[in-house]
Amino acid sequence: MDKPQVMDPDWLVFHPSPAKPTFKAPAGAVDAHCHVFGPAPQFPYAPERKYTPCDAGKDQLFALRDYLGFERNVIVQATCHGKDNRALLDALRAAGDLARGVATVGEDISEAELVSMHEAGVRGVRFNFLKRLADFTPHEVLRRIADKVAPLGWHVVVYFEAPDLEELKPLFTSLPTTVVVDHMGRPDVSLGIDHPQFQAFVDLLRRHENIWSKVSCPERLSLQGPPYADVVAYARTIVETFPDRVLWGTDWPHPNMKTHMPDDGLLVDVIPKIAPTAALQQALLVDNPMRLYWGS
Ligand code: 0GY
Repeated sequence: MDKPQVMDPDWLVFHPSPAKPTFKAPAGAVDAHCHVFGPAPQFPYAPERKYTPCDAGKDQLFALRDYLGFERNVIVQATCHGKDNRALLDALRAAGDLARGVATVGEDISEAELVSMHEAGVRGVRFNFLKRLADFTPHEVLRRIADKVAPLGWHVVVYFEAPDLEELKPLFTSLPTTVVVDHMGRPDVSLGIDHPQFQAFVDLLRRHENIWSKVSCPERLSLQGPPYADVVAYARTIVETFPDRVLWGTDWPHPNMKTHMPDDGLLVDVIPKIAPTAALQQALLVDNPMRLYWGS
């Protein structure tokens, strides 16, 4: 029997009334990293999950999108739903052209299932390397999954922590697709941008033009807390060095935050600090995600 579908006792629920951002996103802006959780009675959490979140459904996500001044979402399958993508697909179908998705699949996924997901708006698969979130999958299995989705023009999203980059690099650089790294590869921001750890990530992007980065989640990386000043130099470096390979997202509803729950409005107000010109903001929020997810 699965454990009850009741949120973990230490779970922090998303902000109930975020501030209205001061920063006005350009027309057509995309929140390119967010999730839907459940609702559990309709879309139960996976038995193999490592956490049970609060429900955070598509209607709440779409309301937040509008409130923050964004037009589109890229919804990323969260590990609490495992390989059961029903909540994601339901949200994508409801959003129509206003959302695209990143799914989690096994190597047993059929061509017909992939085509059906593509029709719903899925454009990528996610590989998660954080031990606290997902069980280990052999790299040859992941490579076979990438080979399977490549003909659809999909990409691979990878989530890992900076100390693991060295070990994972051979896999990432052998994938036949575009590879999108979540949250800048989670640098340790106490080390400084000149530290070999962050420079190894910059070097990865410099050497491999198919590798992109999300400059998201200052709230996860920051040691100082809001307004996340200690993360700005990292994200700004990536945005300014690789302006046509960066994406931004809220990460709503912010799974597994332990220190605090971010105010989504304040997260939006970090954008002009990491992308200080209108041209960089247009690339980050509109042109790049539209190219990768909407093919335009
Ligand atoms: C994120 C970060 C986290 C969780 C997940 O799929 C997930 O469960 O990605 C995390 O706990 O760091 O990007 O949402």
